Amino acid sequence: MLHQQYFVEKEKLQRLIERKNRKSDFYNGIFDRYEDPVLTREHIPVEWKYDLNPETNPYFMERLGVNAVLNAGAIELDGKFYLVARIEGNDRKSFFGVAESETGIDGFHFWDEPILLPDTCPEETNVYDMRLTKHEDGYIYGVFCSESKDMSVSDLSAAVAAAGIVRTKDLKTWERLDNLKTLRSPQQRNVVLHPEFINGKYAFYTRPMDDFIDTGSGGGIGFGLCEDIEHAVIDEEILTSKRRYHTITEAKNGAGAVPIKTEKGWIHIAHGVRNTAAGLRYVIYAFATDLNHPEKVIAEPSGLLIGPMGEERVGDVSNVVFTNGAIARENGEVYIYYASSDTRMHVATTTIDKLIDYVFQTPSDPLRSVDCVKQRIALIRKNKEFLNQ
Ligand code: M1P
Repeated sequence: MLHQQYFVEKEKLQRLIERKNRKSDFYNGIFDRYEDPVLTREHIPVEWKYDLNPETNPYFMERLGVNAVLNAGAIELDGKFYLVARIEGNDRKSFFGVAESETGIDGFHFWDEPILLPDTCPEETNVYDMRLTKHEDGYIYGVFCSESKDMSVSDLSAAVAAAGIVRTKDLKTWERLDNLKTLRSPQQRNVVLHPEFINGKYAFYTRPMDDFIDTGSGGGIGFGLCEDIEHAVIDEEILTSKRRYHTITEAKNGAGAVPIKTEKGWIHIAHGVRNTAAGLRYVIYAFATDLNHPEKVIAEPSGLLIGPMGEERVGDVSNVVFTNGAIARENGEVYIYYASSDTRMHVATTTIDKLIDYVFQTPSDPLRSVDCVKQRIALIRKNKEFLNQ
């Protein structure tokens, strides 16, 4: 007989999935926030954690607990919203699971089983943060971080990050391709495949780094082309959005969602990192690149687009918001999925028109306090004039 707690847990999960999500009263005119996260560890199916047989689990204990659900890739297929979330077990290993929703803001529920990727990299210890690209070649590509122990040094924590690549047509059957090789960068994380061919080649946004944590000499988000997606090699990376002193990207930045094509340019929603006395602070920012040269930045508003607020500020890695998935619908709606503090997933909604206005009309960062004050005084005086008309 099933343990009675099984029914309690099932009921709790069902209530959570059926809970309606409402816009919060947060306002900035750019995007809306929502009261509830869209995906949490409480959304994990009961059968993924418990052995239901009372003979082998008499106390109905969690056998394989889940610690966090975060950093999800996002895609719309046939009008439905899908997240390929990073699920971190209590054992610290991450894996991927597909959750679907009719509305994109609530009702997300996981499919029966997590994704079992083809095991083609014996040295790979961990996988996380998949970006989903609907490519014009007809495949959906998943590019994720493939992490292995660094055997060349004695430090137990030393690791190597590479970009793993899989492809699918239905999010059910996944084919693993070779990891991306970047000849000039020893490590890669936050790699995103551009949805269109550029000069007949596959194009990747990269994040060159010398080390697993520090980007070192890596100056920002990179961009490179490759001929063969099955054995992807990039020999040259050029910089797109750069890290800058005393900005939100000073310590690191990285590509996030697959860029959104608009009439004015590709809109990128990325993350920037700065150091503080309380540790690294991760925020989300946006920039635009040229339609024909998606590596060329043509607009970059000053500062952050989404910063961690309220409960979002606390979690396993506090003071973090991070995105690797957004959905831009045909009707102009945009759903930005972001994780807070490496713990749970949220959504922010906006529109293509608002994003264009935000990216192209928000002033850029003048990089010095004195110029920032001048920028603000100019706004105040313009407003005075307008109000006195
Ligand atoms: O802990 C915050 C984020 O740290 C990493 O991002 P980055 O490579 O820019 O430092 C990633 O591991 C990400 O998963 C994590 O959310």
